[in-house]
Amino acid sequence: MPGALPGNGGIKISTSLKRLIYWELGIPVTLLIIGIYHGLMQTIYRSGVIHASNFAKLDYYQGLTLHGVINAVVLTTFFAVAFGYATVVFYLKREPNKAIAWTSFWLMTIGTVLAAVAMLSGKASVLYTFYPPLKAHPLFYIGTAMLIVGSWLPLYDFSRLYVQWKKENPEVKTPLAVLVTIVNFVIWFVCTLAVAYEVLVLILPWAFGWTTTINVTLARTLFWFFGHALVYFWLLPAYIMFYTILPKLAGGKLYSDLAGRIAAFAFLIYSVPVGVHHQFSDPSITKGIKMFQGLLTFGVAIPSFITAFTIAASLEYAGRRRGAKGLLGFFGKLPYLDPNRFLFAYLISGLFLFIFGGLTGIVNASYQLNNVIHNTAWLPGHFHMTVAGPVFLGIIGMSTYLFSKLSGKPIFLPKLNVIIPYLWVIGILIFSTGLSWGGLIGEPRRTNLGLTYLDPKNELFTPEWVPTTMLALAGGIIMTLAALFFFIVFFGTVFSKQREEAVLELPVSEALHDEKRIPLFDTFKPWLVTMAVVIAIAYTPAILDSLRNPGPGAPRFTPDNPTPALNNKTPSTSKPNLDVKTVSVLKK
Ligand code: HAS
Repeated sequence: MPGALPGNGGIKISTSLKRLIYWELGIPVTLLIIGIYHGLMQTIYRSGVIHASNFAKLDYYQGLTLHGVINAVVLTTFFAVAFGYATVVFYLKREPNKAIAWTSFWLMTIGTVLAAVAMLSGKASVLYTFYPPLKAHPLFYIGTAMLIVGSWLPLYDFSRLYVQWKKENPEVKTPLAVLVTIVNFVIWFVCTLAVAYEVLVLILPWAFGWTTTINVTLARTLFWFFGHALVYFWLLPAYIMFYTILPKLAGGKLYSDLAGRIAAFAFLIYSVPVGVHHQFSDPSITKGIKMFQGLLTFGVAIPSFITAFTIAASLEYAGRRRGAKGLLGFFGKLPYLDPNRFLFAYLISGLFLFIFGGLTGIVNASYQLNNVIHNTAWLPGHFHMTVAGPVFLGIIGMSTYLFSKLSGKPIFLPKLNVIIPYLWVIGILIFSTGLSWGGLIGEPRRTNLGLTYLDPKNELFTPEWVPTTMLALAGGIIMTLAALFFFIVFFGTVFSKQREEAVLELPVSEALHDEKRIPLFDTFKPWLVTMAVVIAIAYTPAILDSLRNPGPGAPRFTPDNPTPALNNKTPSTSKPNLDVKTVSVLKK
């Protein structure tokens, strides 16, 4: 079958589970069409090609919110759940509890619909970080909370299946993919507790108008408790692919299985207690805590360095097996353009981008350097080489792969499929170069530059940002083209005829050094305890600071108005909105 990958024999799964995975892949990929469109629009607004606050009746910030929420939250969460089911079921050869799995699906889907209604109606243009004092329609928060709660449920089932399996196989190493999946969902559960508290206890009563003000620092601190761990929740499914799939596709073996386990547990410990590095410029949190979490941030880079060396060694082994000579000759012997191993192309492209994504992340983490780049275009430059790099490429490549295998349908246009990731890499490199360069010369992020700084008729016109935003536009167009090709391949596969037996099958890399089972790296308890202790040490002072120095408390604002919103009402125009209660708060 064209587009088939070398596998290990698939397993038959129930129709219900198959349907669940189809929908969990299909819904976010369909929404991605809106997400990608708004990404392109960002580059158009920002480069000053248009000088308008909206296009096709959608406002700039509404589009940016849709872009961030769909691409970074909905797509990633649905995929993590679908891929989690695929890996756990494939390796443990056990079916999940269907009632739990479908309840999770419906919670996530209804939550997404509610948040989408709020965003599309223009009442939730608060970006994916929804920082107070910007207030969205309550439906946005309720929808987001449902999406998160829905994505908690699989952890229960994954753990239950793992415990069952472990009882029967006490001396067998837990398959690496299952171990990392469980680590990932534990990180997700722990970090989302903070954002759940932020939404349910702080934001919703304030958004409904039941409380007048909100502690902005506390809300931001709780958000970033979640927000940085969130990026590893995005990343770890891609890491599972790098460790357990890529070496096999390269024609080699995983250099060290133990390295993957160490990296996973390091993520468990370091992913959460680093969120304050997003708040280096915030008042209220004292500098000792910022310094401490800044240092822990260098800790969270360690598992990625371990991964870089382990995967590079695995690729070297594969290249030499294919006859490579010399120090770096192995790079020339890898199956970059083999349509039958198209996932290799997606994964290697993601790894390549992550070299730059990682380096820029380390710049961000440096307390002093962060002053230069915070809130500039450098930031989207960084995160498009991480979340739109290994994460996005892993997601779209694996979605096509799983869909094809689970339906027995051949990949549509396999030769086009294999060039998509390289086109995406070219686009991202140009796009992120424009953003990073712009950021270093002060270009702000999250700003419709075309309205002022990139309008030659405006007194604020800043010609230095013309080449930087033009580069970003050129990169954005190439990325959109790559995405268009992806939609053609994905939906072409979905609508083609079944040719083979439908099975769940993942390529499995053998370990070159299959180290003997070390119980410490095959159990969760000591790591969970360490995780709790490190979080308590890092976050107790940050939360206490947020409570001690809360500022005056902020009333509600909507994005279209610089004055606070009336109780329970979203203002429609730029008229002042002060009511008596709010004026008294402001006077205080
Ligand atoms: Fe980040 C802000 C620091 C990783 C995403 N980050 C963001 C934001 C996002 C994001 C979305 O310290 C913006 C949030 C917002 O809206 O405000 N980040 C880091 C650090 C890392 C890091 C230290 N970030 C990620 C990942 C993300 C992501 C992963 C998404 C998936 N980030 C920050 C900081 C900020 C920040 C600050 C806040 C800044 C501010 O002021 O607001 C590290 O985890 C990175 C470690 C990575 C490496 C790279 C290892 C390389 C590998 C590839 C090897 C390649 C091979 C193949 C083998 C050390 C594994 C070679 C093949 C060839 C063909 C050559």
